[in-house]
Amino acid sequence: MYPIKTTCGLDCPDACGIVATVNTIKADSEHPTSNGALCALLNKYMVEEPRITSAIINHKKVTLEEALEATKQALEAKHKLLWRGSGNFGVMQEITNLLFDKIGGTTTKGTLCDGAGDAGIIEGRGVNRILPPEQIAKADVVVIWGKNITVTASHLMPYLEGKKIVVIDPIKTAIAKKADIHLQIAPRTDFYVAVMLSRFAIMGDHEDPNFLAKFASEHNEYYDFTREFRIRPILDHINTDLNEMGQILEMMENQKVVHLIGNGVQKYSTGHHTLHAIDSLATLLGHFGKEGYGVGFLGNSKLGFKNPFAIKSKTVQKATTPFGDFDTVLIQGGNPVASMPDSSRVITELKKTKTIIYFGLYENETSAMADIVIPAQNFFEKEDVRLSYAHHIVNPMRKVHECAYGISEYDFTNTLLQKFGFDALKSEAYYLDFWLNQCTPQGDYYRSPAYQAIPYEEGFGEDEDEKFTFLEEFNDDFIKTKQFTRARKKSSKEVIIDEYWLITPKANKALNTQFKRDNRVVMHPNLGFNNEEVVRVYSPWGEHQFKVKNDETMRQDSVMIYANSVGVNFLTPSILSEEGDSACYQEVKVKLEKI
Ligand SMILES: Nc1nc2c(c(=O)[nH]1)N[C@H]1C(S)=C(S)[C@@H](COP(=O)(O)OP(=O)(O)OC[C@H]3O[C@@H](n4cnc5c(=O)[nH]c(N)nc54)[C@H](O)[C@@H]3O)O[C@H]1N2
Ligand SMILES: Nc1nc2c(c(=O)[nH]1)N[C@H]1C(S)=C(S)[C@@H](COP(=O)(O)OP(=O)(O)OC[C@H]3O[C@@H](n4cnc5c(=O)[nH]c(N)nc54)[C@H](O)[C@@H]3O)O[C@H]1N2
Ligand code: SF4
Ligand SMILES: [Mo]
Repeated sequence: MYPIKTTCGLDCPDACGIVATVNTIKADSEHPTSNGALCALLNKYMVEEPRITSAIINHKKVTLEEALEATKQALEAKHKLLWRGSGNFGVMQEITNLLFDKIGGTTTKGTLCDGAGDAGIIEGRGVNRILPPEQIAKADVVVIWGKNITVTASHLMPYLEGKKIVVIDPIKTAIAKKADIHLQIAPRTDFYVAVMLSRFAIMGDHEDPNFLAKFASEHNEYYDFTREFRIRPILDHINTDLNEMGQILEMMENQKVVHLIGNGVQKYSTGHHTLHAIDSLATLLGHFGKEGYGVGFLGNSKLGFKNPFAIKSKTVQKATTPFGDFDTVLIQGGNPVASMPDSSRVITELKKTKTIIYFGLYENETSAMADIVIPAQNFFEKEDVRLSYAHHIVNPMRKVHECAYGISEYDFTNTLLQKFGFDALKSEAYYLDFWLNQCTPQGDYYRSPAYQAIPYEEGFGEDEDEKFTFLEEFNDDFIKTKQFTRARKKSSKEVIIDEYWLITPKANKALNTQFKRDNRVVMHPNLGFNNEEVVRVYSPWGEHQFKVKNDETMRQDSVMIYANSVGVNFLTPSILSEEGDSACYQEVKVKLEKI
């Protein structure tokens, strides 16, 4: 039976192919995008992390059957919520929707992840298509906006070989160190970077008239829009100058250009405006619909698929879930107590619910609050199908070995449906095939029905018969707040300020809150703290203590705490993005205090 080909199920764009035996794994060298190597996280996956090996009720071990019976009773309550995280990216995670559909439960809408950016893309392009990695390979210049590519999408690195690289990021990331140009901008200013580059592009006749005539007729109105912004104060606000802007435009001139955009640019209330502005710049320069060009963000992996798990339930917002409105909350594949913004609010809300059920692999902040714990199976222990949000390869996730204690999402759903007296599910194979049959077979792999070698080649919109819609208005309430204005004035004079942007990127040795957890706050030494010193970091939302790590490459208006750090989300706001129903982790400034 061995070796077995399967796919990594972690929430990571690469979706690497794996060749597994009962106790070894290696990269599938035939997988089109894995480049023959897995990452360090996966290499340790099978051995390092202690699992939840027993069902638990009120902190006492019980049999799985007892826990499932208790789950059934708790789900008989009037108000019940399903809150699903992204611990496993397999499509079968969503099968629990079918249970909540039948029992009249509530699910969530929106996201903790990329919703604001996605909304901005839809505003301009009508549909968010994935940029196939082979177009990156054909580009001359790659502009990387707020994407920590060596850490969060390392399998894209070979596609960047030999390219000119521009990095736009407030942090000097590994890729920024290698870049031809690193624009170390003030956080939350990408919108202005894109608008200023657009304006200078038009002033310097860099735009692509043929492309505009065909795909984007309203570019003159867009030029007028860019002229509403005053150049000098905006360049100061970004912390750049005419020279740097000119260098970027010059590097892009007459070259094939791909823009790769990460979550970093859009963890703000106005994240949709930012993606729309970057897309507007790319359209102006003719960077869509041609070989070696394109704009890649986190794509919609399910685009083009019929989803057998789509239901029409009542929903509440995911990023600001009012847990307290429910008698029973089932948390599956997530760690909301640590991963959602505003941890104090989350904890207070969860304490109001009668029964918390945690269905997962590991003990964490959320399992500690649970009344019932159901051990899950990991992705080597069950069958699934893996889509990606960065390429179009679809791959079966195959069972590599048995798990003596956990239960799959399919069996969980099926058992509960029957306990409630509903019909059993169709076979597991039926659902797996439902997904795979919509794909085109490609050797050992499959390809998503949404695949287009060159996205937007025919036009924009779902039916590819529309023009690009340029950005035409911009509102930003946050910019008007006192806190923001004060910081802006002082930072432009390079004076040390006492409020700092909180940047929370993904960590190397963790996948969100799975695996290694951090406890550091990284800052410029001029902020006046010593290495290893413990400081109180606080914001209007809460506080937590972290260990100082000084780093000369940090901006002096920002501190960085990795997203896997214990306590980081006590500092972040429970607000929703203006568009896209998304969390806004970085719409906050923090203060620091010696203890
Ligand atoms: N190793 C590892 N890989 C992962 C994950 C993980 O936890 N660990 N998580 C996965 C998940 S769920 C996701 S969504 C992806 C996300 O992966 P990415 O899209 O790379 O997202 P982040 O790491 O959150 O942030 C990316 C970059 O944005 C920068 N940034 C912060 N603020 C700004 C800003 O205002 N402007 C600009 N231009 N840049 C800014 C940060 O410094 C950082 O370098 O990664 C996936 N891959
Ligand atoms: N400050 C800050 N916070 C952030 C972010 C940020 O940039 N900054 N990023 C946000 C982003 S982009 C994301 S996507 C979210 C992620 O947040 P969550 O979706 O909450 O993900 P994790 O915290 O990784 O928790 C995943 C849990 O899933 C469980 N699990 C894993 N595999 C399975 C399985 O097969 N079945 C079941 N039932 N359970 C399983 C594991 O027990 C694990 O603890 O975090 C967000 N939080
Ligand atoms: S976590 Fe990402 S990079 Fe690592 S093996 Fe899985 S898909 Fe590949
Ligand atoms: Mo994410």
